[in-house]
Amino acid sequence: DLDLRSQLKDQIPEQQERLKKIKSEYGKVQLGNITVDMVLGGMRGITGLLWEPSLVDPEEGIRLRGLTLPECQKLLPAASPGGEPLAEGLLWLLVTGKVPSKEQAVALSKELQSRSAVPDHVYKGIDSLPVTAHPMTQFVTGVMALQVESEFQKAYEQGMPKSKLWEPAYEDCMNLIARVPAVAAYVYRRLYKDGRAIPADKSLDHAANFSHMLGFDDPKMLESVRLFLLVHSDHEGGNVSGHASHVVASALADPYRAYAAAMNGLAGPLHGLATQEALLWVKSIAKEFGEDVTTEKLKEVVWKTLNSGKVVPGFGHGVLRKTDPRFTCQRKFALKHIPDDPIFQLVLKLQEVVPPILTSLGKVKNPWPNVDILSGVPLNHFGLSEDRYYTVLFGVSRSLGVSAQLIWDRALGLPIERPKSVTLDWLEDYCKKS
Ligand code: AMX
Repeated sequence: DLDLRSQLKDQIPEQQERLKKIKSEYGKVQLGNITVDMVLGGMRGITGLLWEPSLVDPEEGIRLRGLTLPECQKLLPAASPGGEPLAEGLLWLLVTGKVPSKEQAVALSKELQSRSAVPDHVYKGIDSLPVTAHPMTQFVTGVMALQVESEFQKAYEQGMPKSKLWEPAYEDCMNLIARVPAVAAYVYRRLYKDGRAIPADKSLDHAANFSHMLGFDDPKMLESVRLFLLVHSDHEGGNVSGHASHVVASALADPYRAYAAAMNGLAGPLHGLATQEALLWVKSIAKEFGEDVTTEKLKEVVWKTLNSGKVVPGFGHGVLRKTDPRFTCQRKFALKHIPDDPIFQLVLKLQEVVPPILTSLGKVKNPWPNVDILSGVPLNHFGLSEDRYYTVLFGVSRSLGVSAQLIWDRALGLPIERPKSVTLDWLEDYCKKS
Protein backbone atom coordinates (compact mmCIF):
# COMPACT_ATOMS: atom_id res chain seq x y z
CA ASP A 1 0.00 0.00 0.00
CA LEU A 2 1.38 3.37 -1.02
CA ASP A 3 -0.75 5.49 1.29
CA LEU A 4 0.79 6.51 4.62
CA ARG A 5 -2.54 7.39 6.19
CA SER A 6 -4.08 3.98 5.58
CA GLN A 7 -0.93 2.23 6.88
CA LEU A 8 -1.22 4.33 10.00
CA LYS A 9 -4.92 3.62 10.34
CA ASP A 10 -4.19 -0.12 10.26
CA GLN A 11 -1.59 0.23 13.02
CA ILE A 12 -3.57 2.35 15.46
CA PRO A 13 -5.89 -0.27 17.05
CA GLU A 14 -2.94 -2.58 17.67
CA GLN A 15 -0.87 0.16 19.35
CA GLN A 16 -3.85 1.32 21.40
CA GLU A 17 -4.25 -2.24 22.69
CA ARG A 18 -0.53 -2.40 23.45
CA LEU A 19 -0.67 0.78 25.52
CA LYS A 20 -3.76 -0.44 27.36
CA LYS A 21 -2.08 -3.73 28.18
CA ILE A 22 1.12 -2.07 29.46
CA LYS A 23 -1.03 0.17 31.62
CA SER A 24 -3.11 -2.60 33.11
CA GLU A 25 -0.33 -5.19 33.55
CA TYR A 26 2.61 -2.98 34.49
CA GLY A 27 1.01 0.26 35.62
CA LYS A 28 2.55 0.03 39.07
CA VAL A 29 6.11 -0.90 38.02
CA GLN A 30 8.64 1.63 39.33
CA LEU A 31 10.90 3.40 36.83
CA GLY A 32 13.35 4.84 39.34
CA ASN A 33 13.51 7.20 42.26
CA ILE A 34 13.15 10.93 42.05
CA THR A 35 15.71 12.88 44.04
CA VAL A 36 15.82 16.54 45.01
CA ASP A 37 18.78 16.94 42.62
CA MET A 38 16.57 15.86 39.74
CA VAL A 39 13.85 18.32 40.66
CA LEU A 40 16.37 21.16 40.89
CA GLY A 41 18.37 19.91 37.91
CA GLY A 42 15.94 20.33 35.06
CA MET A 43 14.33 16.89 35.63
CA ARG A 44 17.47 15.26 34.23
CA GLY A 45 17.26 11.49 34.62
CA ILE A 46 13.52 11.33 35.28
CA THR A 47 11.83 8.96 32.86
CA GLY A 48 8.51 10.68 32.40
CA LEU A 49 7.39 10.77 28.78
CA LEU A 50 6.21 8.47 26.04
CA TRP A 51 7.84 9.25 22.65
CA GLU A 52 7.68 6.72 19.83
CA PRO A 53 9.75 8.02 16.87
CA SER A 54 13.16 7.78 18.52
CA LEU A 55 15.18 6.87 21.59
CA VAL A 56 18.56 8.18 22.78
CA ASP A 57 20.91 5.79 24.53
CA PRO A 58 23.46 7.73 26.64
CA GLU A 59 26.35 5.70 25.22
CA GLU A 60 25.21 4.89 21.71
CA GLY A 61 23.14 7.95 20.85
CA ILE A 62 20.06 8.21 18.71
CA ARG A 63 18.05 5.42 17.14
CA LEU A 64 15.19 6.41 14.90
CA ARG A 65 12.53 3.73 15.31
CA GLY A 66 15.24 1.32 16.39
CA LEU A 67 17.66 2.17 13.57
CA THR A 68 21.01 3.89 14.08
CA LEU A 69 21.85 6.72 11.68
CA PRO A 70 24.18 4.53 9.55
CA GLU A 71 21.38 1.93 9.38
CA CYS A 72 18.95 4.63 8.25
CA GLN A 73 21.45 5.68 5.59
CA LYS A 74 21.75 2.11 4.43
CA LEU A 75 18.12 1.00 4.57
CA LEU A 76 15.99 4.02 3.71
CA PRO A 77 15.36 4.77 0.03
CA ALA A 78 17.77 7.34 -1.39
CA ALA A 79 17.39 9.89 -4.16
CA SER A 80 20.39 8.42 -5.95
CA PRO A 81 22.06 5.02 -5.45
CA GLY A 82 24.22 5.01 -2.32
CA GLY A 83 23.22 8.57 -1.48
CA GLU A 84 21.57 10.13 1.55
CA PRO A 85 18.01 9.04 2.46
CA LEU A 86 14.93 10.81 1.18
CA ALA A 87 13.21 12.85 3.90
CA GLU A 88 9.93 11.29 2.78
CA GLY A 89 11.19 7.77 3.55
CA LEU A 90 12.46 8.99 6.89
CA LEU A 91 9.07 10.49 7.69
CA TRP A 92 7.40 7.20 6.79
CA LEU A 93 9.76 5.40 9.16
CA LEU A 94 9.20 7.91 11.98
CA VAL A 95 5.43 7.65 11.68
CA THR A 96 5.01 3.90 11.14
CA GLY A 97 8.22 2.32 12.47
CA LYS A 98 8.59 0.56 9.11
CA VAL A 99 11.18 1.09 6.39
CA PRO A 100 9.25 2.11 3.27
CA SER A 101 9.88 0.99 -0.28
CA LYS A 102 11.08 3.61 -2.75
CA GLU A 103 7.56 3.62 -4.25
CA GLN A 104 6.05 4.42 -0.86
CA ALA A 105 8.54 7.26 -0.33
CA VAL A 106 7.77 8.65 -3.78
CA ALA A 107 4.02 8.43 -3.13
CA LEU A 108 4.52 10.37 0.08
CA SER A 109 6.56 12.93 -1.83
CA LYS A 110 3.58 13.44 -4.15
CA GLU A 111 1.25 13.70 -1.20
CA LEU A 112 3.39 16.38 0.43
CA GLN A 113 3.58 18.29 -2.86
CA SER A 114 -0.18 18.24 -3.18
CA ARG A 115 -0.42 19.84 0.26
CA SER A 116 2.35 22.39 -0.15
CA ALA A 117 0.50 25.55 -1.22
CA VAL A 118 1.10 28.31 1.33
CA PRO A 119 -1.68 30.92 1.64
CA ASP A 120 -0.65 34.47 0.85
CA HIS A 121 -1.48 35.86 4.29
CA VAL A 122 1.45 33.86 5.67
CA TYR A 123 3.91 35.83 3.57
CA LYS A 124 2.14 39.08 4.39
CA GLY A 125 2.46 38.27 8.10
CA ILE A 126 6.20 37.74 7.72
CA ASP A 127 6.51 40.91 5.62
CA SER A 128 4.95 42.93 8.43
CA LEU A 129 8.05 42.25 10.55
CA PRO A 130 11.19 44.34 10.27
CA VAL A 131 13.96 42.54 8.37
CA THR A 132 16.06 42.89 11.51
CA ALA A 133 13.82 40.37 13.32
CA HIS A 134 15.70 37.12 13.97
CA PRO A 135 15.03 34.52 11.24
CA MET A 136 13.44 32.26 13.88
CA THR A 137 11.00 35.04 14.83
CA GLN A 138 10.05 35.43 11.18
CA PHE A 139 9.76 31.67 10.75
CA VAL A 140 7.55 31.18 13.81
CA THR A 141 5.36 34.08 12.70
CA GLY A 142 4.88 32.22 9.42
CA VAL A 143 4.07 28.98 11.27
CA MET A 144 1.46 30.72 13.41
CA ALA A 145 -0.05 32.24 10.26
CA LEU A 146 -0.30 28.72 8.79
CA GLN A 147 -2.35 27.76 11.85
CA VAL A 148 -5.31 29.69 10.43
CA GLU A 149 -5.95 26.62 8.23
CA SER A 150 -5.86 24.10 11.08
CA GLU A 151 -8.16 21.15 10.39
CA PHE A 152 -7.71 20.02 13.98
CA GLN A 153 -9.05 23.23 15.45
CA LYS A 154 -12.02 23.09 13.08
CA ALA A 155 -12.78 19.46 13.91
CA TYR A 156 -12.57 20.13 17.63
CA GLU A 157 -14.92 23.10 17.33
CA GLN A 158 -17.36 20.88 15.47
CA GLY A 159 -17.33 18.41 18.33
CA MET A 160 -15.25 15.58 16.91
CA PRO A 161 -14.83 12.85 19.56
CA LYS A 162 -11.40 12.36 21.08
CA SER A 163 -11.02 8.93 19.50
CA LYS A 164 -11.05 10.45 16.01
CA LEU A 165 -8.83 13.46 16.62
CA TRP A 166 -5.77 11.72 15.19
CA GLU A 167 -7.29 12.21 11.74
CA PRO A 168 -7.28 16.03 11.68
CA ALA A 169 -3.95 15.89 13.59
CA TYR A 170 -2.60 13.84 10.68
CA GLU A 171 -3.97 16.39 8.19
CA ASP A 172 -2.38 19.31 10.06
CA CYS A 173 0.94 17.52 10.49
CA MET A 174 1.21 16.58 6.83
CA ASN A 175 0.21 20.08 5.72
CA LEU A 176 2.68 21.56 8.17
CA ILE A 177 5.56 19.37 6.98
CA ALA A 178 4.66 20.15 3.36
CA ARG A 179 4.49 23.90 3.93
CA VAL A 180 7.30 24.80 6.31
CA PRO A 181 10.08 24.52 3.69
CA ALA A 182 8.44 27.23 1.56
CA VAL A 183 7.92 29.44 4.63
CA ALA A 184 11.52 28.91 5.71
CA ALA A 185 12.82 29.58 2.20
CA TYR A 186 10.72 32.75 2.02
CA VAL A 187 12.39 34.03 5.20
CA TYR A 188 15.81 33.25 3.74
CA ARG A 189 15.16 34.96 0.41
CA ARG A 190 13.55 37.93 2.14
CA LEU A 191 16.55 38.45 4.41
CA TYR A 192 19.45 37.65 2.17
CA LYS A 193 18.35 37.70 -1.48
CA ASP A 194 16.31 40.90 -1.80
CA GLY A 195 13.05 39.02 -1.43
CA ARG A 196 13.36 37.25 -4.76
CA ALA A 197 11.45 34.05 -3.94
CA ILE A 198 12.02 30.91 -6.02
CA PRO A 199 8.98 28.77 -6.83
CA ALA A 200 8.91 25.08 -5.90
CA ASP A 201 10.11 22.48 -8.40
CA LYS A 202 7.65 19.61 -8.30
CA SER A 203 10.10 17.22 -9.91
CA LEU A 204 12.25 17.30 -6.77
CA ASP A 205 12.04 15.44 -3.47
CA HIS A 206 11.19 17.26 -0.22
CA ALA A 207 14.78 18.10 0.83
CA ALA A 208 16.00 18.90 -2.66
CA ASN A 209 13.05 21.17 -3.30
CA PHE A 210 13.76 22.99 -0.05
CA SER A 211 17.36 23.53 -1.16
CA HIS A 212 16.11 24.67 -4.57
CA MET A 213 13.73 27.23 -3.02
CA LEU A 214 16.60 28.52 -0.88
CA GLY A 215 18.54 29.01 -4.13
CA PHE A 216 20.97 26.07 -4.11
CA ASP A 217 20.88 23.39 -6.80
CA ASP A 218 24.35 21.82 -6.64
CA PRO A 219 23.76 18.03 -6.31
CA LYS A 220 26.18 17.91 -3.38
CA MET A 221 24.23 20.65 -1.63
CA LEU A 222 21.04 18.62 -2.14
CA GLU A 223 22.78 15.68 -0.45
CA SER A 224 23.92 17.97 2.37
CA VAL A 225 20.35 19.13 2.96
CA ARG A 226 19.07 15.52 2.89
CA LEU A 227 21.65 14.58 5.51
CA PHE A 228 20.88 17.68 7.57
CA LEU A 229 17.17 16.76 7.63
CA LEU A 230 18.05 13.21 8.72
CA VAL A 231 20.37 14.08 11.60
CA HIS A 232 18.19 16.82 13.07
CA SER A 233 14.82 15.17 12.54
CA ASP A 234 14.25 13.83 16.05
CA HIS A 235 16.07 13.26 19.35
CA GLU A 236 13.53 11.53 21.62
CA GLY A 237 10.95 13.45 23.63
CA GLY A 238 12.61 15.19 26.54
CA ASN A 239 14.66 17.79 24.67
CA VAL A 240 13.25 21.31 24.82
CA SER A 241 11.57 21.37 21.41
CA GLY A 242 10.18 17.83 21.57
CA HIS A 243 8.90 18.28 25.09
CA ALA A 244 7.43 21.71 24.33
CA SER A 245 5.44 20.36 21.40
CA HIS A 246 4.21 17.41 23.44
CA VAL A 247 3.01 19.43 26.44
CA VAL A 248 1.27 22.05 24.30
CA ALA A 249 -0.50 19.41 22.20
CA SER A 250 -1.55 17.57 25.35
CA ALA A 251 -3.97 20.43 26.03
CA LEU A 252 -5.47 19.56 22.60
CA ALA A 253 -3.91 22.64 21.06
CA ASP A 254 -3.52 21.89 17.34
CA PRO A 255 -0.24 20.72 15.74
CA TYR A 256 0.67 24.18 14.41
CA ARG A 257 0.55 25.64 17.91
CA ALA A 258 2.52 22.70 19.27
CA TYR A 259 5.17 22.97 16.55
CA ALA A 260 5.42 26.76 17.02
CA ALA A 261 6.05 26.16 20.73
CA ALA A 262 8.77 23.68 19.79
CA MET A 263 10.35 26.25 17.49
CA ASN A 264 10.41 28.92 20.20
CA GLY A 265 12.33 26.50 22.41
CA LEU A 266 14.61 25.52 19.56
CA ALA A 267 15.55 29.19 19.24
CA GLY A 268 17.35 29.01 22.62
CA PRO A 269 21.17 28.97 22.46
CA LEU A 270 21.50 25.90 24.70
CA HIS A 271 19.32 23.98 22.23
CA GLY A 272 18.86 24.61 18.50
CA LEU A 273 20.47 28.03 18.33
CA ALA A 274 23.73 26.18 19.07
CA THR A 275 23.78 25.44 15.30
CA GLN A 276 24.10 29.18 14.66
CA GLU A 277 26.39 29.78 17.62
CA ALA A 278 28.78 26.98 16.68
CA LEU A 279 29.19 28.13 13.09
CA LEU A 280 29.60 31.76 14.15
CA TRP A 281 32.20 30.75 16.72
CA VAL A 282 34.26 28.56 14.39
CA LYS A 283 34.16 31.17 11.64
CA SER A 284 35.21 33.90 14.05
CA ILE A 285 38.23 31.80 15.07
CA ALA A 286 39.14 31.28 11.41
CA LYS A 287 38.78 35.00 10.76
CA GLU A 288 40.84 36.14 13.72
CA PHE A 289 43.63 33.57 13.70
CA GLY A 290 43.58 32.16 10.20
CA GLU A 291 42.55 28.72 9.10
CA ASP A 292 45.71 26.98 10.18
CA VAL A 293 45.61 28.27 13.72
CA THR A 294 47.93 26.36 16.07
CA THR A 295 46.69 23.98 18.74
CA GLU A 296 48.09 26.26 21.44
CA LYS A 297 46.19 29.24 20.10
CA LEU A 298 42.99 27.17 19.88
CA LYS A 299 43.34 26.18 23.51
CA GLU A 300 43.62 29.85 24.41
CA VAL A 301 40.50 30.66 22.41
CA VAL A 302 38.51 27.92 24.16
CA TRP A 303 39.63 29.19 27.57
CA LYS A 304 38.78 32.74 26.57
CA THR A 305 35.26 31.63 25.61
CA LEU A 306 34.84 29.83 28.93
CA ASN A 307 36.34 32.62 30.99
CA SER A 308 33.96 35.12 29.45
CA GLY A 309 31.13 33.08 30.98
CA LYS A 310 30.01 31.42 27.75
CA VAL A 311 29.54 27.74 26.95
CA VAL A 312 31.53 26.15 24.15
CA PRO A 313 28.88 25.69 21.48
CA GLY A 314 28.58 22.31 19.81
CA PHE A 315 29.99 20.36 22.76
CA GLY A 316 28.23 18.60 25.62
CA HIS A 317 24.79 17.07 25.99
CA GLY A 318 21.97 16.63 28.47
CA VAL A 319 21.59 12.88 27.95
CA LEU A 320 24.41 11.63 25.71
CA ARG A 321 27.66 10.59 27.35
CA LYS A 322 29.74 9.84 24.24
CA THR A 323 30.52 11.58 20.96
CA ASP A 324 27.20 12.28 19.26
CA PRO A 325 26.67 9.82 16.38
CA ARG A 326 25.05 12.70 14.54
CA PHE A 327 28.47 14.35 14.64
CA THR A 328 30.20 11.17 13.48
CA CYS A 329 27.77 10.77 10.62
CA GLN A 330 28.34 14.31 9.39
CA ARG A 331 32.09 13.96 9.84
CA LYS A 332 32.00 10.99 7.48
CA PHE A 333 29.97 13.01 4.98
CA ALA A 334 32.41 15.95 5.20
CA LEU A 335 35.41 13.66 4.77
CA LYS A 336 33.79 12.30 1.61
CA HIS A 337 32.52 15.53 0.07
CA ILE A 338 34.45 18.49 1.50
CA PRO A 339 37.67 17.08 3.03
CA ASP A 340 39.69 20.24 2.41
CA ASP A 341 37.14 22.75 3.63
CA PRO A 342 39.05 25.01 6.05
CA ILE A 343 36.15 25.31 8.51
CA PHE A 344 35.83 21.52 8.56
CA GLN A 345 39.55 21.23 9.23
CA LEU A 346 39.17 23.65 12.10
CA VAL A 347 36.30 21.62 13.59
CA LEU A 348 38.50 18.51 13.43
CA LYS A 349 41.12 20.37 15.47
CA LEU A 350 38.47 21.51 17.96
CA GLN A 351 37.36 17.91 18.30
CA GLU A 352 40.84 17.22 19.72
CA VAL A 353 41.33 20.41 21.72
CA VAL A 354 37.97 21.02 23.43
CA PRO A 355 37.18 17.74 25.27
CA PRO A 356 40.27 17.74 27.55
CA ILE A 357 39.58 21.35 28.50
CA LEU A 358 35.91 20.73 29.29
CA THR A 359 36.92 17.61 31.25
CA SER A 360 39.38 19.67 33.27
CA LEU A 361 36.50 21.85 34.49
CA GLY A 362 35.38 18.85 36.50
CA LYS A 363 31.68 19.52 36.11
CA VAL A 364 30.89 18.88 32.46
CA LYS A 365 29.23 15.48 32.14
CA ASN A 366 29.89 15.14 28.42
CA PRO A 367 32.89 16.95 26.93
CA TRP A 368 32.42 15.45 23.44
CA PRO A 369 31.16 17.13 20.24
CA ASN A 370 27.43 17.18 19.56
CA VAL A 371 25.48 17.51 16.32
CA ASP A 372 25.76 21.27 16.11
CA ILE A 373 29.51 21.78 15.82
CA LEU A 374 29.51 20.31 12.34
CA SER A 375 26.02 20.43 10.92
CA GLY A 376 26.39 23.88 9.36
CA VAL A 377 29.75 23.20 7.76
CA PRO A 378 28.74 21.40 4.53
CA LEU A 379 25.89 23.86 3.89
CA ASN A 380 28.26 26.75 4.52
CA HIS A 381 30.71 25.18 2.09
CA PHE A 382 28.11 25.13 -0.68
CA GLY A 383 27.16 28.76 -0.18
CA LEU A 384 24.58 28.94 2.60
CA SER A 385 26.79 31.06 4.80
CA GLU A 386 24.30 33.12 6.81
CA ASP A 387 24.82 31.79 10.35
CA ARG A 388 21.76 33.43 11.87
CA TYR A 389 19.57 31.38 9.55
CA TYR A 390 20.79 27.97 10.72
CA THR A 391 18.24 27.32 13.45
CA VAL A 392 15.48 27.68 10.85
CA LEU A 393 17.03 24.78 8.92
CA PHE A 394 17.06 22.78 12.16
CA GLY A 395 13.41 23.70 12.65
CA VAL A 396 12.38 22.46 9.20
CA SER A 397 14.07 19.19 10.00
CA ARG A 398 12.34 18.85 13.40
CA SER A 399 8.95 19.16 11.74
CA LEU A 400 9.41 15.48 10.82
CA GLY A 401 9.99 14.04 14.31
CA VAL A 402 7.68 16.37 16.19
CA SER A 403 4.81 15.71 13.78
CA ALA A 404 5.28 11.94 13.86
CA GLN A 405 4.80 12.01 17.62
CA LEU A 406 1.95 14.54 17.53
CA ILE A 407 -0.04 12.12 15.38
CA TRP A 408 0.61 9.29 17.86
CA ASP A 409 -0.21 11.56 20.81
CA ARG A 410 -3.76 11.78 19.51
CA ALA A 411 -3.93 8.23 18.13
CA LEU A 412 -3.02 6.84 21.56
CA GLY A 413 -5.26 9.35 23.30
CA LEU A 414 -2.47 10.51 25.61
CA PRO A 415 -3.77 12.67 28.46
CA ILE A 416 -3.02 16.27 29.34
CA GLU A 417 0.48 16.57 30.77
CA ARG A 418 0.60 17.80 34.33
CA PRO A 419 3.65 17.01 36.47
CA LYS A 420 3.62 18.12 40.09
CA SER A 421 5.65 21.13 41.15
CA VAL A 422 6.70 22.16 44.66
CA THR A 423 8.09 25.26 46.39
CA LEU A 424 11.44 25.72 48.18
CA ASP A 425 9.48 25.77 51.46
CA TRP A 426 7.87 22.48 50.59
CA LEU A 427 11.23 20.90 49.68
CA GLU A 428 12.86 22.03 52.93
CA ASP A 429 9.97 20.76 55.04
CA TYR A 430 9.77 17.47 53.23
CA CYS A 431 13.52 16.81 53.42
CA LYS A 432 13.74 17.72 57.09
CA LYS A 433 10.95 15.29 57.88
CA SER A 434 12.39 12.40 55.84
N1 AMX B 1 30.75 24.49 27.55
C1 AMX B 1 30.88 24.99 28.80
N2 AMX B 1 30.27 24.49 29.88
C2 AMX B 1 29.53 23.40 29.70
C3 AMX B 1 29.35 22.79 28.45
C4 AMX B 1 29.99 23.38 27.34
N3 AMX B 1 29.86 22.92 26.10
N4 AMX B 1 28.54 21.73 28.60
C5 AMX B 1 28.20 21.66 29.90
N5 AMX B 1 28.78 22.67 30.57
C6 AMX B 1 28.63 23.03 31.98
C7 AMX B 1 27.17 23.41 32.22
O1 AMX B 1 26.95 24.76 31.81
C8 AMX B 1 27.04 23.20 33.72
O2 AMX B 1 27.67 24.27 34.37
P1 AMX B 1 27.02 24.96 35.70
O3 AMX B 1 26.85 23.82 36.66
O4 AMX B 1 28.03 25.97 36.09
O5 AMX B 1 25.72 25.52 35.24
C9 AMX B 1 27.91 21.94 33.91
O6 AMX B 1 28.81 21.91 32.80
C10 AMX B 1 27.13 20.65 33.96
O7 AMX B 1 26.34 20.54 32.80
P2 AMX B 1 25.97 19.10 32.16
O8 AMX B 1 25.18 18.36 33.17
O9 AMX B 1 27.21 18.49 31.61
O10 AMX B 1 25.10 19.56 30.91
P3 AMX B 1 23.57 20.02 30.93
O11 AMX B 1 22.73 18.80 30.79
O12 AMX B 1 23.28 20.93 32.04
O13 AMX B 1 23.52 20.87 29.59
C11 AMX B 1 23.94 21.40 27.29
C12 AMX B 1 23.59 20.28 28.30
C13 AMX B 1 23.83 20.81 25.88
C14 AMX B 1 22.94 22.54 27.45
C15 AMX B 1 25.39 21.88 27.57
O14 AMX B 1 26.30 20.83 27.35
C16 AMX B 1 25.80 23.09 26.73
O15 AMX B 1 25.51 24.22 27.11
N6 AMX B 1 26.46 22.86 25.55
C17 AMX B 1 26.80 23.95 24.65
C18 AMX B 1 25.58 24.38 23.85
C19 AMX B 1 25.20 23.33 22.82
O16 AMX B 1 26.02 22.86 22.06
N7 AMX B 1 23.90 22.97 22.79
C20 AMX B 1 23.37 22.05 21.79
C21 AMX B 1 23.00 20.71 22.38
C22 AMX B 1 22.38 19.82 21.32
C23 AMX B 1 21.10 20.43 20.80
O17 AMX B 1 20.16 20.61 21.52
N8 AMX B 1 21.06 20.76 19.55
